[in-house]
This record gives sequence, C-alpha cells and structure tokens, in this order.
Amino acid sequence: MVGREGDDIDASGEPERPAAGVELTAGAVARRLGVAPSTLRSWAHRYGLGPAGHETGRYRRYAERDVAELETMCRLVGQGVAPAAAAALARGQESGDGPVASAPATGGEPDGGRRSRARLVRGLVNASQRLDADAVVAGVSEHLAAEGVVATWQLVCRPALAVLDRQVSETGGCIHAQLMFAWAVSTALRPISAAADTTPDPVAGGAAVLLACTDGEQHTLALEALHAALVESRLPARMLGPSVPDVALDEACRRTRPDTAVLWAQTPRTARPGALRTAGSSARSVLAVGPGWAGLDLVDLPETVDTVDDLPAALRHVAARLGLPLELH
Ligand code: B12
Repeated sequence: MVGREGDDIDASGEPERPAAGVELTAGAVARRLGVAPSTLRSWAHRYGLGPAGHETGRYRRYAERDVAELETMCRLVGQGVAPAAAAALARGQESGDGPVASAPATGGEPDGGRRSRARLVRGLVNASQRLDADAVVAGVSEHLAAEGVVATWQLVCRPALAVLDRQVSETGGCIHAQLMFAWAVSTALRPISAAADTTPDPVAGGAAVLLACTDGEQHTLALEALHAALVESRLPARMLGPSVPDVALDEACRRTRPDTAVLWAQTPRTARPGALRTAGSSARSVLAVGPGWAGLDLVDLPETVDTVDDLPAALRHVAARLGLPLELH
C-alpha cells in the first residue's frame, strides 16, 4: 500500500513513521526528518540509503525500514559522525547486520553494499581458519582505509568474531582461527593508533584519555578499536594494553592525570570495582566498558564512574567530556 502525501501526519501535527506495509513519498519523508529532498537523493546516490531496487523514472517509495534507517543517519550526522561512517552504521543497525553479518535481502545498491560486506566477513573467517595472516590483515586494512575504524569494527570485526565464536561453541573446535583474526585486527589497527604519537594534544597536561584492560583481562580488541577510533578522530588517547595490574594503573593515572580512564573488563571475573576506584583516585572520570561490568551496581561507586554500551557511544562520551568535536573518518 502506498500512502498519499499528508497521510503520515498524526493528530499533534507531527508526521509519524509509516506503519508496516505503508510507504511514503520522498517529500513526506524529507518533512518527517527535517531534511531537504535533495539530501535524501544525495544519501541514496552516495551511500545507498533509502528504498532498495529503485527504478529510474519512478518515484521513490519509503517503507518503515527505510525511514528508520534514515532517522538513524540523521541522528548520527547530527551527533557529528561523518556521513560515510553514519551511513554504514545506519545500514548495519537497521538491517540487523550489527553483531552478525546477516544474509543480505534482495536487490538494489544498499544490499549490494551489505552483500559485499557479508562476503568480506566470510572471506576473513575462512582466511583465519587457513591461518592466512596476510589475507586477513589486508582485508581488514582495506576496509579501515575505505570506511574508517567505527564502521570496520561494528560491521566487519564484530560480525567475524561472532561467527568465529559460534564455530568454536558449536564444533568445540580449536581457537586458532580466533587468535589469528584477533592478531590480524590488532595489526591492521596499529598504524592508525600509532598516529597518536604525532597528533598534537589539544588538552593541556598530556593525553586526555587513558585506556587499559583490567588485571587478568586479555580481551583487548574492543579497547584497541576504541583507541584507534579516538586517534582517528583526533582525540588524544594513550593505551596501556592487556591485563594492567592496579599498581600500574595507579601509577599511570597519577603521572598523566587523564580526564577519562577507560577500563575494559570482558567478564565478571576481571570486572573488579577496586580497579575503578584506583583509576578514579587520579583520573577526573572513569568509564567502565565491556560486558564484564554489566552486573555491577554503579550506585555503589563514585559518581565519576560512568558506562556506555558500544564504540560510537564511547567516542561521543569522550568527545563531549573534552568539549572537542568528533571528527570521524
Ligand atoms: C577474541 C576472543 C578471545 C581472544 C582475545 C584476543 C584479543 N586480543 O582480544 C582470546 C583467544 C585471547 C580469548 C581468550 C579467552 N577467552 Co575469549 N573470546 C573472544 C571473543 C570471540 C571476542 C571478544 C571480543 O573482542 N568481544 C568484543 C565484541 C566483539 O563483542 P560483541 O558481543 O560484539 O560486543 C559486545 C560488547 O562488548 C559491546 N561492545 C563491542 N565493542 C565495543 C567497543 C566499546 C568501546 C564498547 C564500550 C563496547 C563494545 O557491545 C556488545 C554487547 O555486549 C569472545 C566472544 C564474543 N563474541 O565476544 C570470546 C569470549 C569473551 N571468551 C571467553 C573465554 C571463556 C575466554 C578464555 C577464558 C578461554 C580460555 N579457556 O582460555 C580466555 C580468557 C583470556 C583472559 N584471561 O582474558 C568467553 C567469556 C565467557 C564469560 N562470560 O565468562 C567468550 C564470551 C566466548 C564464549 N562464547 O564463551 N578470547
């Protein structure tokens, strides 16, 4: 069913997202989102956002899913995310590509993008199983260069890790492929992170963000991705790496007096409130990240301890605290 212009206005005068099965015109969607129709055309042309399988010479019709995708795009761009990365995230989120690259739907450029990403994820998983390090590093590096750290982590690395994890759980197989993939991702991220040394520090007194995995924590990847994303966004950051003992965390925080200490704990075993208190004694604020902290009651901790759920939110949190703009790839 196709809605007429004006069908999508509710009693308060506010346009609504179309109900399932209803489709809107480009003009109605543009008004709904507060953007020019030419912006919708440009996003469709450049990033493949909007109705799939659009035929030249026919009016575009936007379904609920297209509008949701565009709402996410508007929100991210409004938060300062670069359009290419915002589009990659919007497509991933609305397609359910998030944690696992799903089989693509049918037709059109956007699905072409999804399909090629799903192929990339499959190729990386296979190359990891073959222990073909060069192929994995090259595949991840190319995507990083083309789409940046946030899109690569969210849409390629996390889905590949989820597939590799499922394979280990289902087959009881060896984790050699997981180790290979993790090493390759670290290797591909490193040239981006290394630019930190040459990035001028806009905050007086050293790197404003200190990142560390808690004592005993070897799951470094998400924090490595955050470090690279911070550097790519020209936000000053320093990484301590895996399994940082409290005494070393304390020393590093005292010496660098970071605005934010970011502590990753993958499991409850390594999520110790003591580490948050240690960092909080010298850092102005502490960000407890990783699924390990999920069961922790932040109410019992100092007010300076906060948490976020994903990489884009961590970036936004840090940029907002520093009062610096978020420049993404
Ligand atoms: C890669 C990996 C490894 C690698 C790590 C390499 C490295 N350099 O990081 C290696 C092989 C070393 C490893 C070792 C182990 N691992 Co491991 N590992 C994983 C795997 C596959 C990915 C970890 C990861 O990076 N997760 C981050 C992302 C990819 O996860 P996600 O679900 O997509 O994202 C979630 C959040 O983290 C968040 N998020 C994602 N990215 C970001 C970024 C930021 C900045 C923020 C804020 C949030 C955020 O959003 C999601 C919602 O929670 C996970 C399974 C999984 N998919 O998580 C198991 C997993 C974490 N490992 C597990 C285990 C048991 C182990 C070992 C004990 C195995 C062993 N017997 O030796 C050891 C422990 C090592 C240690 N002492 O820390 C278990 C943990 C179970 C538990 N809850 O206790 C998991 C869940 C596997 C499983 N299915 O059982 N592992």
